[in-house]
Amino acid sequence: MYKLYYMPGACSLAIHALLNELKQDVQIIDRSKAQDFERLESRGMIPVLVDNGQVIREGAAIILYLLEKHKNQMLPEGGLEKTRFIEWLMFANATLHPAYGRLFFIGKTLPDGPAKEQALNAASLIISSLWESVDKQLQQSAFVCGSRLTVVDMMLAVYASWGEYFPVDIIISDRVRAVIAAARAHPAYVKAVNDELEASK
Ligand SMILES: N[C@@H](CCC(=O)N[C@@H](CS)C(=O)NCC(=O)O)C(=O)O
Repeated sequence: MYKLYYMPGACSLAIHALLNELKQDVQIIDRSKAQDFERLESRGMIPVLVDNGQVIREGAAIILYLLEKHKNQMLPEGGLEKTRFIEWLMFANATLHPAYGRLFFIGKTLPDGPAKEQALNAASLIISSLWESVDKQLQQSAFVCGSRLTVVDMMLAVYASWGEYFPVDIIISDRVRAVIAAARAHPAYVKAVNDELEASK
């Protein structure tokens, strides 16, 4: 059985949903309740996956590891198709996620006032422009990586919820919102949300 260290609603949620989708047993461990966490991950970051004693960090690496290990229809076998999938996976993990990360950083470090408001708005403009690029992609395909819902759509669904914590106006088109809604309604995602809420009580 896998172990997944998580925080409710954090980026680990997409990995949890993926494990459910792949029908893998997983023990989820809330980082705030894990006494051994610092020993596993000195950076203090989730997600952390433990597979048979092997500790795997970094969301994109964990996702590729799981998709390569378990049969699925998300990861193309090779060639340009696989590269395109990885391109969007990395866009989510290494471009959109850190763009939202700026909101958390500003929220935590700047004192309330006009400078903070300005910084949050500037960060939001970048986030909105990234969602615009997702919209362009969705003009060509039903989901971000083609005709099927993949873990990338689930990642976007997780990140989109983070904007709600800040007094900012992030523009997400109806087309993108429809994909986010589909990802959030997907049974593997719903189960992950519910199991995390239950486990973190
Ligand atoms: N590049 C890392 C980033 C992970 C990351 O930023 N995780 C956040 C949660 S979404 C975290 O653990 N933050 C530390 C904290 O909030 O204390 C990855 O993709 O795994």
